[in-house]
Amino acid sequence: MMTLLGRSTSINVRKILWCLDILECPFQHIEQPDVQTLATLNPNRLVPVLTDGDFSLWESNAILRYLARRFPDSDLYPSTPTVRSLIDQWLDWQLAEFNSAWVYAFQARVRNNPDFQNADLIEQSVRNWNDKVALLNDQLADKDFVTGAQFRVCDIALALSVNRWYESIGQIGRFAHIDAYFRRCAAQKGFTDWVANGVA
Ligand SMILES: N[C@@H](CCC(=O)N[C@@H](CS)C(=O)NCC(=O)O)C(=O)O
Repeated sequence: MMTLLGRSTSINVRKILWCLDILECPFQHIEQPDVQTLATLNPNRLVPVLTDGDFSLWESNAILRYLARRFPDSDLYPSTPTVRSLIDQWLDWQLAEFNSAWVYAFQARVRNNPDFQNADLIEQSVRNWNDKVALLNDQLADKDFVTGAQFRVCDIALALSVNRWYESIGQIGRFAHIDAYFRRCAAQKGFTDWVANGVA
């Protein structure tokens, strides 16, 4: 039986909860792992961590890839090199570019973190964040999902990122293709539990 460590309010943990739900994969969930257990499993002391027997893995998008490989019939991560590489491209972009764009504004606006209150940096982060959503909107102009006609594992990470934008600084009506994409993602099992559940 797999075990997932990490609180279900975390966007990165929700990626895994949603993926496990789509895959209908039974698992145990430890919301609040003890500090020592977490440090043993992940030197960064961050969640999510997934264990599968003696194997353990951290980094949310690496866990998504692992689960999608474990359940090849799901078609979340086809082995065709071109298809798989595009999925990888968007998973990497989500963590390296999209995620980095929102960090400052999210800490300021949603977390009300006193260490993130520089007005210029907030404005810059809001602009970058909106630019990333605009880029994704353009990508979706002629496709149902980010790599084509099918929902893939990268759409798990991206739909959660779009939800964070809606819940923080975004609004329905600003980007038509994003709105349509989000509605299409809603057809996936578990969407209202793990994605559009009112949590940024
Ligand atoms: N790049 C990592 C980031 C992990 C991360 O920042 N996790 C946050 C929650 S989203 C965390 O563990 N924060 C400390 C805590 O929740 O105690 C990933 O994608 O898994």
